[in-house]
Amino acid sequence: MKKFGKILLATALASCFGSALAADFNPRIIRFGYGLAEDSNQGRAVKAFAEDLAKRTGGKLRAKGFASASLGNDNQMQNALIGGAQEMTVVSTATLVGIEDSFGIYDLPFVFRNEQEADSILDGEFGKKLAAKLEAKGLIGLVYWENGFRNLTNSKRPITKLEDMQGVKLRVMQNPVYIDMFNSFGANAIPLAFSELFTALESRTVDGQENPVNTIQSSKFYEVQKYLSITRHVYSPWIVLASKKWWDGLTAAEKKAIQETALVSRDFERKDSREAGSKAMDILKQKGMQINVLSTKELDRLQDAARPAIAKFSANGHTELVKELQADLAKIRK
Ligand code: TK8
Repeated sequence: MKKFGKILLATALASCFGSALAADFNPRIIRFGYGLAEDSNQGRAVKAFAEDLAKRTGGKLRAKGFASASLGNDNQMQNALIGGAQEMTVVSTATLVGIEDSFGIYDLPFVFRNEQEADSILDGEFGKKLAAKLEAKGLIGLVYWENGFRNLTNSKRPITKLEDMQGVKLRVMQNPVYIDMFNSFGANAIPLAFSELFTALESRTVDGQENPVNTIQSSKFYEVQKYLSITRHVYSPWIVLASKKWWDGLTAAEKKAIQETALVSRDFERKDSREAGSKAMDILKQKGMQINVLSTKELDRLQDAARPAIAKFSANGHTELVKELQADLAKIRK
């Protein structure tokens, strides 16, 4: 009798919970596009996002991942979200500067010393304030994922010092801070969408590129690049975005579920990316890449050479923003 009572209670609770789900969540398919391969840290995190969201909403909200820029490159997907033709994406913050130029702040070289500093700035007031600026532009910035510290690869020569970059045709993201920075290093910076990068490297339209080791591995750049130089010149965030047009039509419960899932996906993604990073280095070695680490002295020289790029960004209406970030970093560091 007692046992039967428990079962009844459990059934009542389950159906109550079930009906609450039915009322709060509408069946929706979320097209979640991204630029990297399905078998990458980005792809794994999109999958984790989809799984968590399905669980949280009783299978009502279904995120469908579209890998390898099959829905478009970062900029195209941002515009698709703004227009309401796509629901979600994850892109490099660097590719958002055409929509909100303050995002260039994260592209300044040698801003963060380690991942923990990046986490506390991105997840704290500074990062939230910046993400909130996107709403007026038609985008909802949900969370930051880790793309990671960027390093250089090329097919010409090992880059061990500033002078080695002279004349190297280097693909950069479509972002003025990157263009200025690499030109100030003496390279020939060529802005190009990531989706066109492998072919550009293969055909030698460009000599090199810069990305975190996870991406160099998952995009198989080792097939077309010989040299990897560890510079960690910029910590590159990814940002998970939703279309505001679409978001505004969601119920409060749906928004809450997506926000909660976004946080879960962020923690999953950062942990996974950090673990994958050292494995990626081993794989790149096995694949025959020649790897060198730049000395602190050479990194200081790079930082010096990049000062005009930083000054230019500040002068373009961002003096306060740069000061704010420096003050927040100073707080973290003491
Ligand atoms: C993927 C890009 C990539 C970025 C780049 O779509 O373009 O180099 O690092 O992660 O956003």
